[in-house]
Amino acid sequence: MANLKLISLECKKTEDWSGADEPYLRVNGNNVWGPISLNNGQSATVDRTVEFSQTAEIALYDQDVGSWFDTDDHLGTLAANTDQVGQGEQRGRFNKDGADYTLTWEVLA
Ligand SMILES: [Ca+2]
Ligand SMILES: [Ca+2]
Repeated sequence: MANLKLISLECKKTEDWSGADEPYLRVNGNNVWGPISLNNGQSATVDRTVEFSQTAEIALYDQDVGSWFDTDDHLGTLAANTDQVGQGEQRGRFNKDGADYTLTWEVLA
């Protein structure tokens, strides 16, 4: 087992055409943070720690209306794993659907 510490999420470019996105993070299928409101050039402190074994799949979504004609957008998936214990802060990008987000995390024992 290891602990995934989600540190911050930076939004360079939103997915929504007008105004802010409502990003939220899921780890191995569970909602762990958000949705909050983020616009171009803004970043947010996440500060969530999630326990996992082997691999943690971190997915970013933008919440939309949520009905069949406007479901939430999947903006990408990153993987953290137990090999990252002691490696310091890691960074990854979510850039599906024209969005551009950077996540910073750290894996702790
Ligand atoms: Ca959207
Ligand atoms: Ca949205």
